Amino acid sequence: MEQTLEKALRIYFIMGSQNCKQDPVSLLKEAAKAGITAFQFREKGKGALTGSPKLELGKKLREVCWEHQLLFIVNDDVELVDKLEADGLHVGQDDRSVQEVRDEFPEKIIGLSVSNSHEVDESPIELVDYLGAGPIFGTTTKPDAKKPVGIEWIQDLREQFPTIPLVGIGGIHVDNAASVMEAGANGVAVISAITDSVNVTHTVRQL
Ligand code: 3NM
Repeated sequence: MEQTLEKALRIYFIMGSQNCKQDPVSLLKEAAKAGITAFQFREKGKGALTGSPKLELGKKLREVCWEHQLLFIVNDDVELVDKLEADGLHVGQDDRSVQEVRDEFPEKIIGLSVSNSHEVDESPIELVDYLGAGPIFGTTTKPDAKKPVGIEWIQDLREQFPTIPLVGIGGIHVDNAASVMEAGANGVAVISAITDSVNVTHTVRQL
């Protein structure tokens, strides 16, 4: 990656086949052409693929990211990091510990989700490359999402960590994305804003 991580995380599209009404590969191609800057393969939850179909889909999505020089991050699944030659790994609070993944992948980009100060206090922030803060707004995409924390959480994190790359996640759409950036985020991470869009090109450009 030639550009800085802050810049690469600006429009961070996350999805797995379970989020898509259409073919995930075509959707990613369309979003990539329209200007997303990073992608996270998050094959997780109800209806998600496992085993070799998951790996095969991951390979196709990985190809698209290579073609468009997009950052390619995998969610949680450490097994896929090397198999898909991912640029990095994103972990939540209930996934593998940051220390473990940092030991296993010293050179990869590691992202961590944080929803409150307690999680921040309990996490080795110095070992991660970026933070995902959320859910900022209400979301129905992740059934076990915590309560929305609002853009104040971005402001708090930015104050506490002035230089760490930071993305907001959860319920972010075209009409509220600017408020997340104005609060101090480097980027917006979205699922349904793009997977549910009737005009992906237009939505990505507006984001
Ligand atoms: N993580 P949408 S919220 C995957 O708060 C995910 O950590 C969240 O989907 C968190 O953009 C979320 O459709 C779902 O709201 C984001």
